[in-house]
Amino acid sequence: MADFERLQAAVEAGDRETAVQITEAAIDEGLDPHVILEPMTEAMGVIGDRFSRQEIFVPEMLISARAMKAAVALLEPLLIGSGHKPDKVAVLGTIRGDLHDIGKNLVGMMLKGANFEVVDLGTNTSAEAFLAAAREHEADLIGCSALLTTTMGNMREVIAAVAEADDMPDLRVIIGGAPVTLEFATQIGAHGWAPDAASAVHVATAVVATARGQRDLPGLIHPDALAANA
Ligand code: B1M
Repeated sequence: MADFERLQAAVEAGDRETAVQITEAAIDEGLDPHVILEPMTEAMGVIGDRFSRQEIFVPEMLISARAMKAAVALLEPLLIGSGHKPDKVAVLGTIRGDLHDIGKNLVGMMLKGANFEVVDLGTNTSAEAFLAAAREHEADLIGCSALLTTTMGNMREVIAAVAEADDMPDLRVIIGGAPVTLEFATQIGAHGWAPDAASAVHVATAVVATARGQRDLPGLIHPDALAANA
């Protein structure tokens, strides 16, 4: 039986080896990868709180993040699944000035599992880089992540650049990340918003369907709007 308390403790302690071992055992048991993710995400919350209280500092946060990333890498094939040939393209990145990428990577894995080809631009991504990649890959969607209150405002630049890109009238933008609220997404004119990686997939799929005229759903698309229109 997978020991999720130990998995959470291992990620909190930045003990990569133990985190990987327990994740491997949980995979061998056939557990749902989303369930295996939970204690690790929980650990990141604990780490963030300790950082806020100045009980730990950036190096400890980084070591925990590395432990989680190593374990998440094992889950990637399960999260992606076998899938079909991708029929939608998403360009994904963390916004300019921001180096947090664990949440963005999870969104990418889940989009791949939902038949998106994902072009991952990594972190610290400028509006110009998002646009250039969208143009090069004929993308349907830009997915933008922010973890800092000081960087989320930079998402406005992406929205503005997309609005000005006359050659890509159907390109859409969805945004997310811990400080990014539905109100903020509405305020800056995003096409979609999601609070977590699982709902980001539903929002992304619906946003692309509306852009292609396959679905009619007015306004900013978010999980509650999808539930109300189900
Ligand atoms: Co940073 N950090 N960090 N950090 N860090 C936070 C975000 C913070 C909340 C910690 C705290 O103070 N409690 C705080 C931000 C405070 C604020 O803005 N108000 C903070 C700070 C201050 C900083 C620095 C400024 C610290 C410093 O240098 N003094 C610095 C900034 C560096 C920079 O980016 N320029 C910094 C650095 C780092 C590390 C590099 C050490 C490391 C990141 C390593 C990495 O990502 N490779 C790190 C970490 C690990 C964290 C915490 C502890 C964990 C983040 C994480 O991975 N969570 C974080 C505290 C916290 O979040 N509680 C913290 C797990 C992940 C699965 O969740 O990313 O939220 P999350 O993703 C979720 C959803 O948000 C959503 O789905 C995901 C999965 O369900 N989602 C989307 C994310 N993107 C989405 C996109 C979508 C849709 C949904 O559509 C496109």
